[in-house]
Amino acid sequence: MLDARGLLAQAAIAGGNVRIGLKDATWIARGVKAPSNAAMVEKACRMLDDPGVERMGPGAPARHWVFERTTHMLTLFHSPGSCSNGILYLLNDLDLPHRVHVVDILKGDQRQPDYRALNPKGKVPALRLEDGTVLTEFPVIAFWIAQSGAWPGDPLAQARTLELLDFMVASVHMRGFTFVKVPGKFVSDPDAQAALYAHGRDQVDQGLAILSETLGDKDYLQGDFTIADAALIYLLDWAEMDGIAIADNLAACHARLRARPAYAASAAHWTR
Ligand SMILES: N[C@@H](CCC(=O)N[C@@H](CS)C(=O)NCC(=O)O)C(=O)O
Repeated sequence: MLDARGLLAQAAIAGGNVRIGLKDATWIARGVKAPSNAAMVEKACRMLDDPGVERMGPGAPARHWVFERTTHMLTLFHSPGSCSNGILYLLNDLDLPHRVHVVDILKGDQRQPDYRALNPKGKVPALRLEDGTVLTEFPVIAFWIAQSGAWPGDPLAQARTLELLDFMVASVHMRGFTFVKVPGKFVSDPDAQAALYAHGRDQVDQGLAILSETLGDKDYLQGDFTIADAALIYLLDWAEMDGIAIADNLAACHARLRARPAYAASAAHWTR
């Protein structure tokens, strides 16, 4: 009869995924038979309680538990349809091997203690690097990813990329779309909500006009594809979703971004 304890730890340390249940082993401690699957799983959870090993939940109901080794792999904490779509897109565009951990913000996953322990800000995106370091804030994550490409060589172009990212995330998204999408999160009075929506809508319209002007007749915001376009794609998706008209050149750029392989590669996690 198999004592799984040593094997579990070794498999996880070696980078493997782990499954445990009575089907796999019988002994829970030296000379002690496991009384149930639940006891086995609980013991395995205690043994593998390590930031590099993530619980993936039960396989067949109450039969076994699957753990996934996450150290040495980029992990995107992502809510489909949110701004973290842009980071998902970038990871796929640059072919960076990664796994996606869904944090459903509409269900409130971002406020759960497990996620708060990882990102106290309770927002997506967050990117856990191979060594366990966690990065937050869209522009920063995009900048880190850009070291693998999509980053112009010229310092002024680099500054312009950051300028665009900051404008899109901090202004068009946070000061615009946030109030268009969820005014009720900030004020309860219907008139105040309408005023907040109008303010947000104005910010979005102004922002999209500036982005259209910046784009001009180029293929992407800066000519060649850069990390700035990863913010543009989620904003343009949101405009479409909220029935906000966009200029023809932005629509053409949106189509171009959707034609890149990264869009199809992101499909499984793009919408809820
Ligand atoms: N400043 C943050 C903004 C991120 C953000 O607002 N994320 C939204 C999704 S688009 C979120 O996590 N919302 C959940 C909440 O506010 O509870 C960044 O640049 O990453």
